[in-house]
Amino acid sequence: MVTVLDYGAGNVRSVVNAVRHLGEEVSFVRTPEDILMASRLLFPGVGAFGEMMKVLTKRGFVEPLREYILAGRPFLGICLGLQALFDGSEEAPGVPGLGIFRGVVRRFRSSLSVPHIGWNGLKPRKPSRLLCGLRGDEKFYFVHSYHVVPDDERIILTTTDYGEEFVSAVQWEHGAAVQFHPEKSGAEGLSLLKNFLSDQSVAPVLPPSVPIRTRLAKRIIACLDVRSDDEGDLVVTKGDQYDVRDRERGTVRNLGNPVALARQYYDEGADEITFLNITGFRDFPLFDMPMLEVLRRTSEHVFVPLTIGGGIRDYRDRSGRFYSALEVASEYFRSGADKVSIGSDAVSIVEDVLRDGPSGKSSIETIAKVYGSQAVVISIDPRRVYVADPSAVPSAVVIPTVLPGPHGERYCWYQCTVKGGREGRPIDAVTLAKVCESIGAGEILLNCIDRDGTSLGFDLELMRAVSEAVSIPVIASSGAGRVEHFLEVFEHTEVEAALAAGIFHRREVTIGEVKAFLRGKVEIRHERAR
Ligand code: 1PR
Repeated sequence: MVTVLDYGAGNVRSVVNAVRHLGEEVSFVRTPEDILMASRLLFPGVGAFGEMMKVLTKRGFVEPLREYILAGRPFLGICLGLQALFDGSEEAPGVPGLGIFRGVVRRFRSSLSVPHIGWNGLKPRKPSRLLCGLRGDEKFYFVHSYHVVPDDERIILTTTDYGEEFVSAVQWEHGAAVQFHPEKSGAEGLSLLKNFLSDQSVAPVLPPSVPIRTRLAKRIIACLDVRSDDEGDLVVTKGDQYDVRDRERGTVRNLGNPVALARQYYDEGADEITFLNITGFRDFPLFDMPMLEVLRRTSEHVFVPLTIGGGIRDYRDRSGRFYSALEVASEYFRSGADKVSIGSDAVSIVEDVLRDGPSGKSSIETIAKVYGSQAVVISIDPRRVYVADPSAVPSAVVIPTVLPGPHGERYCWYQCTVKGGREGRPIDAVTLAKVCESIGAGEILLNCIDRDGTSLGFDLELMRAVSEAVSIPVIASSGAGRVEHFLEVFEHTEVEAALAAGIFHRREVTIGEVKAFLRGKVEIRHERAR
């Protein structure tokens, strides 16, 4: 039996699913006494440091946690469950941590994108039974903007490189805490978790090879656009330039079952899975329970990050009851999502911010405050608009293009749309991304309506313009048709991930083939065969 400390701020479902997948029973901490009664305690910290400490204090968990950990009893902290052990964090100045170890939690001072999102390696400093069975070159999933800086170097178990060398795991007696997410790190993460759950008397080991330097991998993401088909079943569909109806039959294209396809892509080595509920702008997702069920069932078997988008906004139902975007997002997190993606609402928010300044009340701000910036992805659906003269649209970021327009225009801008591309708005993609970053978004999913479903390759000019304008990670999306397109977008732009849908669904190219092609050319994650 493993006791999980869930303080209600995010996706503990995936940790619980991973533990159950490994054949262990789970109980939850309900009262402060449950902490002291635990035989093994798992603390998956999610969200933001200040909120976490507030809840731990309010529920009377601080003292029992200190007592349990200081007694050297079996403990595994994950992410904020590591950061909580220190004196305090730059994320919440003045808010004390658990103070088990002297030291602080500092924001990355790197010129690289922050948050540090994605798959990176470990450099063990000392033997540990947590590392049993690892080769040493595995990558684990990280998502954080802050890292711990312990005063006492003896507790450091591993470090990782990201602009600077930071502490990615600490260990003491029967306790350990890791900055990465083993429950989201595929087969390797599960094996590390299994080592924690297994016999405490196993001898500590060092993996056979220890990397000199670790590198963040470029991510390959499989995207599943989901909606009801004409029979009312939830299916994975795929559009051409956002038109998901079959040209001849007029029916919604059905490319498969969302849960089965997500599992297949996980097995094939996808680094992340994204579900987009593409009719979310008109159907309220909390009534759309099948989507939540898709997420719940997927997270039982898929141990890489899951993003869900569609319909994340404030909503009032027919009876007049108000649901905040935060409530909608919370339901998605509880059902197994690690990140939520906001599309149409982000455009309205940016229009408001440009007019009146930040309100602090938007979906982006409220969700980032509770769950952390890394949990908030902005999905942009832009369309290219050609102009002959860059001064023609003074309010937009206009860029020169090597692909002239129908009348020989040499400039273009990227107009944001809402409601699945149905409505254009007077705001450009670069400005949208920058404003969203400034109010707390953690990542940009950059689609391109012109390229969607065309297999012509990513729109490199769009990807470059946005990825150079923001410091948060950008995911390139729309247009992948061949393995070479992935190399091209990684070599010619600053994007950190590439997402594709059609080529994977139609089995024209598999994720394994993309990774095999990129091997040796681009840093990527290679999972050991399962
Ligand atoms: O506006 O917050 O409710 O979110 C709706 C979400 O649904 C947005 O993220 C929006 O991008 C998405 N969406 C809405 N309508 C469609 C549609 O296709 N009719 N899908 C749609 C957008 C875009 C991609 C696609 C890539 C890769 N899908 O993510 O998967 O373009 O495709 P490819 O590799 O086949 O070229 P809200």
